[in-house]
Amino acid sequence: MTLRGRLAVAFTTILLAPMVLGAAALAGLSGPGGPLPFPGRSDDDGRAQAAVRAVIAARCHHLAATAAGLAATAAAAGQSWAVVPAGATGPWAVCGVDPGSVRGTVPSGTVPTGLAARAEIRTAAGEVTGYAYAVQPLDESLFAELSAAANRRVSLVGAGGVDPEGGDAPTYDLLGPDAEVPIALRLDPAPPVRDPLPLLLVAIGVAVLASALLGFWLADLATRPLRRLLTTAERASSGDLTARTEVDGRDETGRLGRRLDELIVALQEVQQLSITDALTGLGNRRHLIETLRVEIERANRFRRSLAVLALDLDHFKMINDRYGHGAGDVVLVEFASRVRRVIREVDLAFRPGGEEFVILLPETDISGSITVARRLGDAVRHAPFSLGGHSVEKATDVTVSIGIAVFPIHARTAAELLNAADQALYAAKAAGRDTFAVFGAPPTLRSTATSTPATGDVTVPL
Ligand code: GH3
Ligand code: MG
Ligand code: MG
Repeated sequence: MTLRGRLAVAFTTILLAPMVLGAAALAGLSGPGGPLPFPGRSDDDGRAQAAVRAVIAARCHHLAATAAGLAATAAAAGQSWAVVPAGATGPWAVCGVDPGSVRGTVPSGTVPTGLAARAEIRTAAGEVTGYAYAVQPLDESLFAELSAAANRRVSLVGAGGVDPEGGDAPTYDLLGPDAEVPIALRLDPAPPVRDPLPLLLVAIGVAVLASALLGFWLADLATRPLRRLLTTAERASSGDLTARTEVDGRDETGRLGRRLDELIVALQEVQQLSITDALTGLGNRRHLIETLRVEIERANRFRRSLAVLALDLDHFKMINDRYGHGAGDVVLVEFASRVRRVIREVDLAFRPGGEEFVILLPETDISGSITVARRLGDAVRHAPFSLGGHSVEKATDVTVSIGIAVFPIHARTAAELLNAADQALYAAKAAGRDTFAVFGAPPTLRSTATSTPATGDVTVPL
């Protein structure tokens, strides 16, 4: 597993617990169903009924006190009937009435309009003369109170015990047999307890996904500079020394990136040195072989010609012998610079060794290479070479012999092409030096080399 993968797993693991807990908490607190039910908090019918009974009982208690006060007042006034509120019409469900005493006075199935408490009106002698009633109408405010206490909707069942709303809701006769008119109440079913599992599972799934994504993102962020370092190192080791990390910053990866870039630059310099001739700055033999291979490939692909010129300074040993090796070196450097001045920018010059040079002329045929050979001969010939203070003579005349071979006319591989150019060079030497020869054609004599171009004498292949 990669470092990024390992970090992703680590980050995900670290994030997982808090994320899942957070998600579970959110799942519990949100949603239309309200908070998750905790054990012991779920409503049940018994609790709802008990709550309704408690409210009724409290009301009855209150009504009984009111009725007692009312009865005392009525007795004092000599009245035998009193009701609060005045004008309240029945039938009423009377709290705590002995069923035997009044049952039958109200038709069964009658729907009460109020909850009432009754108190006897007595004379001073204790004789019952009538009844005082305190009535609580069965109005919306009462049912709102009952519903709040029961934690579900409480409503009055219609006449004859028939639930006008139908449905499966159970009804309860809350005053029971004690009431002359029972109050039949309908309690809506308890709100369904939301099954928390699906929401919880979704929340946990989202949390796991979010942790994994966040984990991967963090791992990616943490390893990005490392991957850039690795990519650069891989590119450099596979030969692309233009690769740079471009990682900055003062941290370890920034410092590592800068060191890696420095190493690649140093490697580039070493590589450049390894393919450069230290004396002249031209490419060395290794560079020549590699470049020739690439240029042949390119020429082959685009069906172009490629000329190879092999150059060798004439009687160079004599220069060394007469003026010393240092003077010979100065001549070699001067020769290289004259070559550079003569050739085009796309042409490539090399010093494979000694006083031998090779020039590659891309997209150049025999005729073009003869023109260049002539220009090179002229450039060498036209002025003596400085000896750079290595001799009292200060300068000496130098000449060069040149062999020409052209891809694909004379050869198709690098080795064959170099060999053909060398053979042409030997032919030029054999013809008296200070001249050029095309492979397979008679060399051009020095006298003709400086005269008009003679393409006709060089186009005969072997
Ligand atoms: P030819 O016309 O047949 O080419 O004769 P030549 O003297 O140039 O050829 P030869 O191969 O006999 O001698 C080449 C000389 O080049 C011998 C060697 O001392 C000299 N030489 C090779 N490399 C260097 C170098 O780096 N510096 C100097 N100064 N001389 C070198
Ligand atoms: Mg030589
Ligand atoms: Mg020579």
